[in-house]
Amino acid sequence: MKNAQVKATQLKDYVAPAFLVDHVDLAFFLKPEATKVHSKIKIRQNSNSKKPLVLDGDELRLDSVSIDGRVLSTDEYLLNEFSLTVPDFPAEGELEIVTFIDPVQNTKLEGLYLSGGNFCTQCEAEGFRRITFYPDRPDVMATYTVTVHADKASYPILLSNGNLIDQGVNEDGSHWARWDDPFPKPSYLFALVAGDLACHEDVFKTRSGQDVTLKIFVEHGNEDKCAYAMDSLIRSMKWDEDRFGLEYDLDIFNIVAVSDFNMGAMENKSLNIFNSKCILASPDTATDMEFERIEAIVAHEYFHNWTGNRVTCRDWFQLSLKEGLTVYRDQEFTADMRSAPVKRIQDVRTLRARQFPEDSGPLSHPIRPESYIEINNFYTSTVYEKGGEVIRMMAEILGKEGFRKGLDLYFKRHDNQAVTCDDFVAAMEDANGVDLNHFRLWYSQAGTPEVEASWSYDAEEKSFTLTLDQLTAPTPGQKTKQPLLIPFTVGLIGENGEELSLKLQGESDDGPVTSRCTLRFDQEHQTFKFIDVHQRPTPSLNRNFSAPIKLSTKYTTEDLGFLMGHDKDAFSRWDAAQTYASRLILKMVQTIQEGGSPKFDAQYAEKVALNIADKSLDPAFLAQMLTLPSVDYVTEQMEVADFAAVEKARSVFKVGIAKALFEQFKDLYLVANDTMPYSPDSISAGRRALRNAALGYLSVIDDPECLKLVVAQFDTSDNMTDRMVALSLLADIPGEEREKALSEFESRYADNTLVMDKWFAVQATSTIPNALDEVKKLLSHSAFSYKNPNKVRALIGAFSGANPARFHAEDGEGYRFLADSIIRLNSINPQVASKILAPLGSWRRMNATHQKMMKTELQRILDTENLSNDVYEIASKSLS
Ligand code: B3K
Ligand code: ZN
Repeated sequence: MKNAQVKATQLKDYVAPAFLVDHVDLAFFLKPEATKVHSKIKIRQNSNSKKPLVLDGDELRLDSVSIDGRVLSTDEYLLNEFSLTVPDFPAEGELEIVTFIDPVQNTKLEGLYLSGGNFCTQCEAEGFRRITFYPDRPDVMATYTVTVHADKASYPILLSNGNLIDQGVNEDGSHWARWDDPFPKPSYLFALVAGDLACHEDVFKTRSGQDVTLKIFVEHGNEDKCAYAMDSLIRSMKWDEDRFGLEYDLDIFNIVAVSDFNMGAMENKSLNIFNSKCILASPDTATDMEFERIEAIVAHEYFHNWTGNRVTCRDWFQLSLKEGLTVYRDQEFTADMRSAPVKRIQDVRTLRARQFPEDSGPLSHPIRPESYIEINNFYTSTVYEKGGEVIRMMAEILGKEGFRKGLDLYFKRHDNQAVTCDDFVAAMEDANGVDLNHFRLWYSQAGTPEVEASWSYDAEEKSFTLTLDQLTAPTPGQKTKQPLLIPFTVGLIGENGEELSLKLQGESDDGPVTSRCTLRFDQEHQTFKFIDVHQRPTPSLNRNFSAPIKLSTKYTTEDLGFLMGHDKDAFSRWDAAQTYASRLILKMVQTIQEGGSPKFDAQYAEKVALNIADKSLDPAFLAQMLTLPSVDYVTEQMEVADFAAVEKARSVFKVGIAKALFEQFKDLYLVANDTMPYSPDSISAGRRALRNAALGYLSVIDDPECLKLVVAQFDTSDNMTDRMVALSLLADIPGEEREKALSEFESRYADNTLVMDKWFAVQATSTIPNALDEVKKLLSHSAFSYKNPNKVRALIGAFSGANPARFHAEDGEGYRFLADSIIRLNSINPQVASKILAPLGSWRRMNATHQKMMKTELQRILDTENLSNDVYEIASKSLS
């Protein structure tokens, strides 16, 4: 059992660095097993406090330390497992350190490591200390010059941040390249790549006329899969100029795609490193959703150049300063490139699926956490997605122009600085002359506010009164909660679906008449009265999901059906359908639990039919309307989770709709059948999504003709989107067709490692009863490797995170399997291990038998020898 003295870092203990670094000069002599790193850093005292100089280090072999050219004897410094201390460092001086590292042994994929034989780095959050001794914290910003030496034949491409300023050949035939980054940066943005890579090149002219060379480097053979990422990059650069006036600031922007990467991508200054999954795409290998994701991630990393790199975080507690803001920016970009309502729906779906459970579980934390054991555990949905929602709420409160003014002031004040979330809010306040003090609570208070809305209409007075109550449940470490400032957007809908104009009692008459307004809801209990309401309206609430809350209402099913057919706010219209469907599914769950057989309520199908008949609807939106709430989302609403019953009820519900609207789905599928060649644009993707949603319904009807349609789509489609949809539908239908499709797919894509990940995932998420046995068999498939994070996520992560009914199987095998996997991964790659642990932490929501089994597995993980901080932190918090 890991000793309990693991130290947590606390926000309240923050102190400014004792020493600052002005310039870093690094020389790398790259060898797979013993890379020499020669570092010269110009250091000066930050104040005359006379503190020792402490440098971070991890798994480094120290060769020598010198100050201003004088080699130190071993008694002049102190070396321990994670630091190098120089007690008497002068007020100013050059520190020279030589270390050796072993990139081959680096399976943690943090620091300098090898992927596909090429050298690459990942330094955020604390990976730089695995390269050389350094004050590895984001508030130490310096300019860097980096010289990379390597064998020319094996590593013809040598890259680092900034501009290439010189290159040459050494006497031993190796070659070198020198890069210089003129912008001061924290060490986490350092990057280096050396390898044999192919390049896809383009150019972008900034609006001030500067040409920027754009290069995407990939493993040979993948050159033909870079065009979409490049196009996304160019559109992002243009968009950031148009929307926020932000231009790129160097003459070169490089992206490198690697196969072994702990997350999606990394925004290193001018040298973004990507998981190849988030760059490579062709119609034959990537789905529409993957094209969209590539576009969003390329944009996200590019946007970090300003929000993250030019202005960075003072400390890691401020992570949401750059991540929440950049998520908001990439969401807005996608909304502009594609359908804004559909993007909003997708984002809320993700928020509800990942962030809400996190916020109500044992790992709940505010978007600005107060303590951590391992910072890598805090790259969470809360910091990212809820962080993005908090920025969005500020934009909603200040308006588009007000938000832009605030952002301009933020850059003006803080360019080249490492700052805090508070600095960001202060810039918003000062630029707009408003007080956001109450709003700041969103940064420090964890948990999802639960809002209850009730209303009444006074026909005589012609008034409509809306009453809102908010409550945030206690979360670990935060027993009492305060009411938050919630921007709550509403509309009132007349009986024919028209938007009624809104007039709040007590508000002056001279404002513009609007049909939607954002209420300032900042107390526990609050009442808003609308006057001159000439008919009984149906309220449309939290429109466009104006705040990240859980809303409960006294809507009748008639109200929900009405909103499903009439709400002009696309998000709320979709949400009404989700609420309606969830309610009905939950009712069926109750019947199942009582031993009865659930009955399908045909009224819902009628409302769906109205939507299908409405030709004014965008196909991409209609596809969303047809997508039922997930098993997870419905189960979230139960006191005691019963995934099996929810899966069963949802499936009966789906079959019910499919049968009731059989003709409509057939029409949608056949009439919309596209004969145009594949294009990944959002209109075509929307059409495909709709057609595939229809096929999804047809596939659940036990009818050989329908099965034939699915098989035919699998056999004949010219693109991965349609092929993959067909494969995942077949994967849920036991039988010959299933086996044939899986094996054909496997032989067709055996050489494409990214596509094989989809093949793993489709089996891991299949609803067939023996899915876990199949997953276990696949662990020995030649394409699977515990060392590759994509593979682990595709097989183990997908099973435990996206196949709830199988993961929570009665016999507890799902839990044992996940714990075994985590224990194994702990010693290979702790970050990946801890990332897939969360599902075991949901035991409080289960019945007593499951609780016991889950806790046993968590304890078994905690009893593992040499448990990493990453896994220890998540497992111990999950159990407590
Ligand atoms: N900033 C990186 C994530 C780093 C994760 C470190 N464990 C990618 C991004 O958010 O853009
Ligand atoms: Zn980011």
